[in-house]
Amino acid sequence: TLKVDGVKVECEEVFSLMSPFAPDAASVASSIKSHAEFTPLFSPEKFELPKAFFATAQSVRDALIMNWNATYEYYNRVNVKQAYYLSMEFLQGRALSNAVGNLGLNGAYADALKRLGFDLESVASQEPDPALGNGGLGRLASCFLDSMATLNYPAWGYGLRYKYGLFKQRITKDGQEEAAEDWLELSNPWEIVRNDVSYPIKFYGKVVFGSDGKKRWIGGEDIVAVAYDVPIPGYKTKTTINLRLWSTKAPSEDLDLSSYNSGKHTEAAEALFNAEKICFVLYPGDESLEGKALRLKQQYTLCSASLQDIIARFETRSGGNVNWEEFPEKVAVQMNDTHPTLCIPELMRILMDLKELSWEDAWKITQRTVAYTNHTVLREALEKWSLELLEKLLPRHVEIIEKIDEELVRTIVSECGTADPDLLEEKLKAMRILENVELPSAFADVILKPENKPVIAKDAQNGVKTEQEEEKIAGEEEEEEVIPEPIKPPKMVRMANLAVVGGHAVNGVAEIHSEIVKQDVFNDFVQLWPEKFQNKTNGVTPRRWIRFCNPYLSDIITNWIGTEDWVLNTEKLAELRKFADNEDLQSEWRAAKKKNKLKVVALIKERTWYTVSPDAMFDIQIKRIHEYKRQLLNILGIVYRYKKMKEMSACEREKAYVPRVCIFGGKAFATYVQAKRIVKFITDVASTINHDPEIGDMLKVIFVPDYNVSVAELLIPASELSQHISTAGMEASGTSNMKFSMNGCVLIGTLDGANVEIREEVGEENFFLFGAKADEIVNLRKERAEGKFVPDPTFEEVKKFVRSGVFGSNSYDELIGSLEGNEGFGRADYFLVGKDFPSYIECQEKVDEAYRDQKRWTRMSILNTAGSFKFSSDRTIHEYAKDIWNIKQVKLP
Ligand code: B1N
Repeated sequence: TLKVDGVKVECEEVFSLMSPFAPDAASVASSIKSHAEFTPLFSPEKFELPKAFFATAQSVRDALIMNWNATYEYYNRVNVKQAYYLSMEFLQGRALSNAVGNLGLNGAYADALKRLGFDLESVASQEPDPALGNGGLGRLASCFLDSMATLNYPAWGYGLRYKYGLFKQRITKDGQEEAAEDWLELSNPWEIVRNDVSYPIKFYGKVVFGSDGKKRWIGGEDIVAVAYDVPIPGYKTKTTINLRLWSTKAPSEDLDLSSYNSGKHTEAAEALFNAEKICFVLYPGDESLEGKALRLKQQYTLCSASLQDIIARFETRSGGNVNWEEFPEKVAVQMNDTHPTLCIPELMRILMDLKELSWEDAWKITQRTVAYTNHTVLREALEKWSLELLEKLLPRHVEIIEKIDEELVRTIVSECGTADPDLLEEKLKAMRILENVELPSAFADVILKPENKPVIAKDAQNGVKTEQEEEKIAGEEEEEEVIPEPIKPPKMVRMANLAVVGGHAVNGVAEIHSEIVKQDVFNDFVQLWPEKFQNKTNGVTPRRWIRFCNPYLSDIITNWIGTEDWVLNTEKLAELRKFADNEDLQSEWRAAKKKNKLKVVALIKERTWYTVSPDAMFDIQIKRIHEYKRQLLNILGIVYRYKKMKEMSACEREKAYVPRVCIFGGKAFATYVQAKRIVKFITDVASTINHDPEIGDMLKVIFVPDYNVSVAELLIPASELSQHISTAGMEASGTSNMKFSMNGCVLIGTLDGANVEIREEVGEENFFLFGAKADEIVNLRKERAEGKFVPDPTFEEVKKFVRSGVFGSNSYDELIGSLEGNEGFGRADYFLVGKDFPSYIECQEKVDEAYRDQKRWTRMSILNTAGSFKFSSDRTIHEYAKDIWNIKQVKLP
């Protein structure tokens, strides 16, 4: 007799619980039953679906924990170099089917549940979808974990355990409404709280000199970060890695017991609440910046707790014989965008203040350890923090950042020289970490400060001013009389610059994006350190994004290729090319698509009450709602199509167009007004078109509410055309484009992000390309600003149609106005919807023509799957491991 979960059970039962590899249905069923009985989360008398889900998840978790332990123990024993992926977001999606699939236990679990009166799919659909991320950046982090585990790389993820995930989206007659996403309501069966793994985190306070003359950061607010471990199983391997999520709480002594006892409950518990609220909600910003102290506390918590943990592990594994120089040989830290950049000053602080290393040694170690991935070139999305706020919250870190900035200035001055003060000033302005901050005093002599520069222009240095210059000076003098004090621009810390300076590698996430990073965003740094800059084109896990979400297609692929190896070696997908015209494959291929479409027909019915035809083309755009992603271009294209259809007879309509179901999904940041207007507009258009009896199945518009990973897993396999239509140069990579292509969906898109590479791989005849190119954008915007842009009549026509009130009383002034004029509602069609509209419409006509020929279309579809092999995150992870992390695959014995 042994104890399991604190309960005595017979050995035979323990064995069945503990040997989940190749267990039969009977032992799985008994493990599920035992969890249902012994895990008292639900009332004992009933055994219904929610309880079945929890018991099943816990039985799978047993297997995961066993493998997790074995993996941890082995890495410890061989003291391998480990990579740590630090991310403020992990968009994990549901775990049950994925874990069962990766363990190869689908059959056993399906049979076991059948014996207990359930089916695996319904049980799995009970799981809440943990949305600890906003979109692509978070989902990428989760795909990376799957690949790291699958490929046996010693690597972990570190993140935060937000109590509430990304908000739930409801669609009402007023557009989007947000509600809290309480994903932990029924508790999370996958996580293991590690009360034995916790670290102190400090905020505020001050810096003092200790008796040894060294800097000490003291006082302030102390909280505790506690680890929650989520086991991440690899596919067909025992390797099970860890996603360690931090939650925050106050140290227990912070409960003011005497206040509490005297009845001041709220005051007494204030410290507890302050600590816990740090991990309450996921920051809902995607590519926008909101200077919230809480967000900064979140970022620092992630960095500090993770580094303390990594360092503790390094020390333990060094066995009392710590050689800090070896740290970068045992540890690689990848910063997922700039959000974890505080890792740089935090590692410096720990090494110098606590481990007593010199600045020089600490700096070398830090630089060799960390690396930075950039995910956006939108200037407004490059993170900056107010120096004042940072100084208050993290005074010691600001000292370190100032010193890093000073060293950087020294490097820039020595590289650039002082002969050309304008050039030097320009370089300093672009590259310094501190913005709007005076130069360190050491440089006062060598560098002319702006206020010391002569007022007169260079070409007028003979002392004679031009007429315009006289006027300008006079104007300035006059103005000075009315404007008393110029407002000083706020002092800021540029996190991207800090990340570039403090790390040994900087990478973009698609070829075109990495080029823009090099040529534009960080060009000055490239000239200084060209060897730092790399490209790592994103990828997605073929396990979740084809094998498990699209079993129909997966079976067909396996049958035709003759092996299931393609799930691990996606290059094998290319073998489908030779069957692209085979009629048997083609008809099987179409049948699989149809089955997936039927599932979506049911989903649409359930969520929107609209009935759509599975015989129409499914045309999908799912992603965060953002102006640069141009959902507005898509919906205006639909409006144009609708207008044309209305002008035709039924017969003409059917000749000119193929029936389509146009599906949208995505969330708009709660305070992003324009994005919310777009949602509202799409739903208004949908309700007009969908109720138009003349149009019927020829055109339907659906907005699927509350888009998340699970919805994507249903929509992507059912999609035939998918839209990736951002203004060229603005989407860093995109990753759903890869998922669609893998699932045999043809893309319509611009030459942006990973679209460029997808088109190269699948062949240009299998990709619908339109729109301006990235290198034309600057000029096109200039042309607009100068009033030289002449909009195409089709664009004028569609705007007029919208304004005529067809879609309700609203005339959408702000929305349509943003596409007009040179000033308009602020941005004068900054995203060039008007410019690309005619080529988009023309391209969509070509789509109809291609779809009419189902043989041609199916061939295009097969060639998309066949050509998608490069976009497995396995390929991406191999590249990171080799080029940035320098880690090796370690297979468990
Ligand atoms: O990262 C994805 C890319 O595929 C997308 O093109 C890119 O837009 C996305 C601030 C972001 N870039 N920046 C963010 C997310 C949250 C936040 O608070 C910025 N997300 C992306 C993966 O490379």
